[in-house]
Amino acid sequence: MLQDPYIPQDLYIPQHPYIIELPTLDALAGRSRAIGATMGGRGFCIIRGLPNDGDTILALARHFGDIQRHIRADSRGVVGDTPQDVSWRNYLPEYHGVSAEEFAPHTDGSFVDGMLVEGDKVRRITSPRLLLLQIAQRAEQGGDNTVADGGAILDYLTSEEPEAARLLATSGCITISRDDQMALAGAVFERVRRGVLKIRFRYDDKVYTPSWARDAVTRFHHLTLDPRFSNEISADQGDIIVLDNWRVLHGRKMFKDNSTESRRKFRRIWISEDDTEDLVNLVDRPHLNRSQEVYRHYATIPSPVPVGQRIRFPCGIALSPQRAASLS
Ligand SMILES: O=C(O)CCC(=O)C(=O)O
Ligand SMILES: [Fe+2]
Repeated sequence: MLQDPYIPQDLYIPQHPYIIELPTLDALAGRSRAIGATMGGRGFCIIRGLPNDGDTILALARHFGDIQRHIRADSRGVVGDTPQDVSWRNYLPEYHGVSAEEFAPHTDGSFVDGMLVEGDKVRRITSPRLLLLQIAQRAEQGGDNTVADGGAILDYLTSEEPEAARLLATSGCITISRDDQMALAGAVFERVRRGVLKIRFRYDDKVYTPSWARDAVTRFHHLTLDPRFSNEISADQGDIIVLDNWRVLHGRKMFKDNSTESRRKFRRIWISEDDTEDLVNLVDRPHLNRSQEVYRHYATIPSPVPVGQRIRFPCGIALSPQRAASLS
């Protein structure tokens, strides 16, 4: 029998496990190759067995790269414990993650696209490269996470629905506006650098699209829910899900809790994109202004872990010449 070429084998083959046991952070050195291989192969993994607290997930995150702040984060960049800023609480409907509703597969920070002058550095601030998501407390009912492989979806589209693939890779097909952030006229499949694509996507009332792209964007959403490309992952309490946010979309089922003490709780840390090109001011007078203020919440906090000791693997969707030809 012919095999369906659109089953992303890596998501399903059980002998290619995605759970990595790690009893202590000291054991990380011995497991970092396995973590890198799993991340490169499948685009996500679960790290199981570490203490369930903010300090531990932060120490682990620093081995993946520089931390990217978030408006709901504490001063260290950890979301889920005590936030540094509370202004966002006045705009709660903009923050779907803190609700108990289903969250359709998305990439994190899809709404971030700006710049920030920091001293003599002028950096692009955009969606994170990786995220670590810890299920600090499971819900009484529901709240399971899902993942969808955007690379497998792209392969399916280029082969079976090439016009949709082309539209989704066209600048302008998607605009995302959330609270004080806006990513204007981006693409679902965006070129990060030569040969690598990243995904920017969510599907809810924060998304706008020109009429020429509406069907393609809706189609992409349906494919992120299609069992050929997506999978439910059962994370235990304390598990840390690490995701390649350029390639793999994640979602969450709705959940119910009977009391506030037992409320589902997650911690999350973003790892910033590390090879955005720095900008220069055209007349050598870089300066901070109010348009950049809102990006302070999403600025980078450098990791103390030396670059040579970090866990490395290729992120995003490799753009083979074949894929490139069909997208242009
Ligand atoms: O609740 C979760 O497990 C994840 C929530 C989420 O994806 C988000 O807030 O971006
Ligand atoms: Fe998310």
